[in-house]
Amino acid sequence: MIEIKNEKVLDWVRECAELTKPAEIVWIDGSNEQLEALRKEACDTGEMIRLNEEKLPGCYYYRTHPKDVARDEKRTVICTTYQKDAGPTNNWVQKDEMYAKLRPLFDGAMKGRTMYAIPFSMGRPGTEFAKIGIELTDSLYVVLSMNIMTHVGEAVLKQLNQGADFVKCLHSKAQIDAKNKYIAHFPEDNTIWSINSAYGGNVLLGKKCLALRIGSWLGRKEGWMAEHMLILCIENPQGEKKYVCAAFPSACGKTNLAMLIPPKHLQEAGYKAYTIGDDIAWLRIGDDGRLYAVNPENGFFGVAPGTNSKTNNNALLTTRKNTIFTNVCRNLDDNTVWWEGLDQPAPVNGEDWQGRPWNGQTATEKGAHPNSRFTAPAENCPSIAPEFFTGEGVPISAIIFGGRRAGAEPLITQSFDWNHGVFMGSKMSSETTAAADGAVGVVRYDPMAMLPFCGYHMGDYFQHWIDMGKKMSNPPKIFNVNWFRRDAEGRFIWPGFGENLRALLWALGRCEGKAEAVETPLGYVPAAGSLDLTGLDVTDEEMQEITTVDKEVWRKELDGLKEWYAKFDHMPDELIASLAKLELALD
Ligand code: OXD
Ligand code: MN
Repeated sequence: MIEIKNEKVLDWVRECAELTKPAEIVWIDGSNEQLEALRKEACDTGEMIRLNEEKLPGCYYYRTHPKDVARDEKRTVICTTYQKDAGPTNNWVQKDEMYAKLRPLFDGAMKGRTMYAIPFSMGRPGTEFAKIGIELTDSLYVVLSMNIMTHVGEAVLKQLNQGADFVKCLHSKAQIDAKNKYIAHFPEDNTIWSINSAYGGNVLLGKKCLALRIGSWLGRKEGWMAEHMLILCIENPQGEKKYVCAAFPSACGKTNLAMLIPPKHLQEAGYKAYTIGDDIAWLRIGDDGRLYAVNPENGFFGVAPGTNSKTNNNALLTTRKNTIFTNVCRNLDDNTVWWEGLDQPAPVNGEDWQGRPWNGQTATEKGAHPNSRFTAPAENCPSIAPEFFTGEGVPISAIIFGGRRAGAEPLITQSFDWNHGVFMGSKMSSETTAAADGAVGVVRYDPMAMLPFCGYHMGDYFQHWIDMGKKMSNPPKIFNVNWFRRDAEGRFIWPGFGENLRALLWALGRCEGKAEAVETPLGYVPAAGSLDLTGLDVTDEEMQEITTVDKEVWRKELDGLKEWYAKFDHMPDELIASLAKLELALD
C-alpha cells in the first residue's frame, strides 16, 4: 500500500487514536487481497455469514441490533457555532458543547479493537465533482460496505499525499447503546462523529452524512448542489439521450425509478432507460448554462422488501453477487436470502432478521425487517449507464419532485418556471416510511426530500436553489409527481413501476415544447390524450381524477402549507409570492 505522508491526515488519525485507544490501526487500500482477508475475519468472528457461493457468489449476511435498524433522525444533529445556521428543521447542539459531550463517549471506545482507516472518494477520484473523506471505524461491516458504496483505492491515497483536503469521519459502534447514539455533523470543521450505531445510514459516513449533509453545506458555500435524487437516462428511438433527476423521500421508489424497465410497447418502439444513480446527485452548472449531475456513490444501499422480478428486476439482478444483505430473512436449507415480496416461496427452514427460527408457512411476524437492505456494487446493475463510469456530469433536462400521497397531488404537474419549481419542492409532503425510526404513514413536509439531509437552514437552502436558477441560462424544467394516489377502496390508481416512464416522457415532451398541457392553480397538468395510456388498465374517470386539482382539498392543504412556512424565520420572497399566487388561484 502507498504510505500516507500527508501530515494533516497523520495528525488527525493520531489524535483520534489517542481518544478511542484502539489496539491497532489498519489502513484500507481497497485491494482485493486485503478485502478478502477482512471478509474471512468477519466470518471467523461471526460478525458476518458467507452465503451460498454458487447461488450468491461473494455475498454476505449481516444483522444489526434489533433496535438499530434505521436512520435515527432524533439522534442526528447539526453542530454549528450558532443555531441560526442549522435552522428550525434540524436538531442543533452548539458545536463545542457537542464535542465536549461526545469526547467521553469516544474515550476508549475502540479498546481491544482494530481501528480501520478508510480513505475514500465521493465522485470518481480526480474528477471536478469529487470530494475525499477518511472514515475511521471499528466495524468491519463498515469497511466492507464502504468499499462497495464509495471509491476506495490508490488513486485516493495519491491525492491525499498531494495534499488534498478531506472530510474527517469518525465512527465507533462502541456498545450500540441507544441512549448514547449520536450522528453528529460539524460542517464548519468538515467533521462527522457517529457513535453507538451500526445501521448503514448512520455509519456509512460517505452517504447521507458526507454526500448530503456536509455536501449541501459545501455546495452552498462553493456554488453547487447536493441533492437526494436519482439520475436516470432515457434514450428515444432516434438514439437521443435525455437525463432526469428525481427527488423522493426515503423508501418511496427512487431505486425502482432509477432502474425502470420501459413498458413492452415502448421497448418495441425503441425506448431505453439507463441508471446513473439511485439516491444522491451532485449538481454543477456547466459553461453552457445547463445543470450537470453525477452520482457520487459507487453502489446501491437499497430496501430489500418488495424487490422482485416484476417490481425491479434490475435491482434483483444487481444483488446476485458481491452483495451484503442486512436484516433480511435467511434460508437455512440453501444458505440464501429471502424477504417479503420476493417472487420465491418463503423458506420453511429459515431464520428471521433477528436470528430466530422462522417458517414461512406458520410465521405470523415478518421474516425480513421492513427496512432490511442490500449493499450492492453499481457495476452489477444490468441497466447501469456508461456515463456512470466516467464520473463526468450529464446535462439534466428535467427535475422531478415526488412524494407518497394518497390524495391531493396530481400524477404529474409542471411548474410555471424555475422559481415556481422551487416552490413545488418546498411544499413536498409524503407519508413516512420504515427507512427512519418512528411512526410509519404520517404525512409530513419533506421539501426536495431533503428534510433529514439538509445540513443547514432550509430557508437558506431554498434561497440557494433560487440563486442557482438565476445563474443558469438553460435550467432544467421542474415537475412534481405522485405515483401513490388511491381510490375510495384504498387501491393504487396508477400502476407505477415501469409505467412511470409514460409520465416522464410527457415531462420530456414538455421540455421540447411538444406535449399538451392544461393550466391549473398548481401548474400545468397533462391535457386529455397527451399522456400515452396504450394498454393501461386505468379508466378515463380515473385519469381525470389523478390529473385534476381539487380546489376544496387544496384550500385545506394551503392551511397546512402556511403553517409549514411559518416555521421559518426567513424564506425567499419568490416562494412567499408563489404561495400568495396559489391562494389567489384557489379562491
Ligand atoms: C436511504 C434513505 O437509505 O434515504 O437512502 O434512508
Ligand atoms: Mn435515500
